[in-house]
Amino acid sequence: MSVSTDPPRTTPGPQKRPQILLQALTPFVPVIGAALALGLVIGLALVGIFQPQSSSAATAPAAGTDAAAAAAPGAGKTMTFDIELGDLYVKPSSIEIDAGAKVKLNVVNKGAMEHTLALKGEDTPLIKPGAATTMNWGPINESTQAWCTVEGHKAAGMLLDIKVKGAAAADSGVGAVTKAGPDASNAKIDANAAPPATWKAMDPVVKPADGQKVHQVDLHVKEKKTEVAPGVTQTLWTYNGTAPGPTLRGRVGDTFRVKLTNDGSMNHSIDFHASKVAPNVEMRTIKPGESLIYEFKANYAGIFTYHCGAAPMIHHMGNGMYGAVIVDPPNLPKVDKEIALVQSELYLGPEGKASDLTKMMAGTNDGVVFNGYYNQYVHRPVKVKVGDRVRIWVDNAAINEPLAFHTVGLIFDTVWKEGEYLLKPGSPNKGGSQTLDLVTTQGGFVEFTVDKAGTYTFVNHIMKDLSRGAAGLLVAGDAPAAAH
Ligand SMILES: [Cu+2]
Repeated sequence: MSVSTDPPRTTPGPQKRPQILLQALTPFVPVIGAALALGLVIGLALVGIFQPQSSSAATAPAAGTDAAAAAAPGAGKTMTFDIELGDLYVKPSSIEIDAGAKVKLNVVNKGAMEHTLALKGEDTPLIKPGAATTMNWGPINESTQAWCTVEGHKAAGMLLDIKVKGAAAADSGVGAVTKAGPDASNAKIDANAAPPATWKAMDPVVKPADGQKVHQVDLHVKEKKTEVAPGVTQTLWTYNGTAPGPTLRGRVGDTFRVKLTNDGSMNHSIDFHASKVAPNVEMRTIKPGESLIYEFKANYAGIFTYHCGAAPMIHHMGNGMYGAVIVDPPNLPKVDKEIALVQSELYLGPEGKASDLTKMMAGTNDGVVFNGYYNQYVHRPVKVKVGDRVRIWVDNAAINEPLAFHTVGLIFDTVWKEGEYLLKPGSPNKGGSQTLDLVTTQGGFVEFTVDKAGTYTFVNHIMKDLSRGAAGLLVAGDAPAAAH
């Protein structure tokens, strides 16, 4: 079992996009323009959705009345509030207190995940789902904030404003604390930029199954700064340092014995769609420093997604914790070139930080990509020979976006989707296939022969996705001028 290792991808300094991209996308230019315009309109329309929902500040707290006369109106007073935490909200989201008052909170966690409410982000114990606790703060003299310190939860909106009556709001002294919503500090993709000459694409070629009956696989969870588009890096959570993680391969009947080790700083897990196991056992969440063995027999053929299931799963999967397992069907024919493409999306957080959970929940991605990088194989085309028979394995590991896999200028004579051939060569009806459709976590493969020298663009033919990074080039014969 070969486990590919991480190509170095963090090289700064975007250059101008190669001309080849423009040529390759030429058939799509009018549509791309329309898609961009439409995207702008939709984007503007969505702005309203992101306005913080200011649930009304709780009023008339039950105030303790051991107040003594003092300069601050709240001095000696304890003000009590009931606070509900849920999956990615705090209710109410704002409270108002008298300056100098102590604050007592009765906090209940009604969500399905662990949460907490930490004044100024200070170390505070997590509250289990369904549990309640009491918190005592203060005296508090100036407006401040508290939030859930679980990764990504604050950005997703788990923030409590504590306002002192008559004082300036949110002068919390805790830096750039903001409400949920599009953050101007989030990284942006320059669709016209290209990676520097030293940048290496992820090798899409998959080797044949190695013939072993048992595949020992070591997967280490690593939180790693990774370039996802020219000049844009994010701290991804990964299996073995890359997103997607290594593409595993075997045959029907093989056993995969996977050792997962959590070298990260938060809880993680793994869920292989290629397996039938007890989810509460093999897919259990492990803490940093822990490891588990996940063993399964691959009794079914196909290309299957694997991903992290730690809460919130959307954030872990969307921030890099996904990959694919190929289980060959019996008698899979040999081909000249075999590659694997795993689709995912980019939901950019600030440069160098983790991806944005709020955008993931809203489904407003910044890019749709093959093998983790924006227009990866436009920048580094995949080469084939004229006359080659090519098989492309495709897995859609995106959290939200479907995939309409199409290759410009080619027709698939073979299509396998979700466990069965839809089409094989020599179809009595002379059938041909233009596009393989895969919703999230579906997979399959297509085959074709490349009869003429040329540059063929493979795409997600959902046009808004094609125009945002979901394209690559297959170059047959004399390669065009190198990208650099
Ligand atoms: Cu995880």
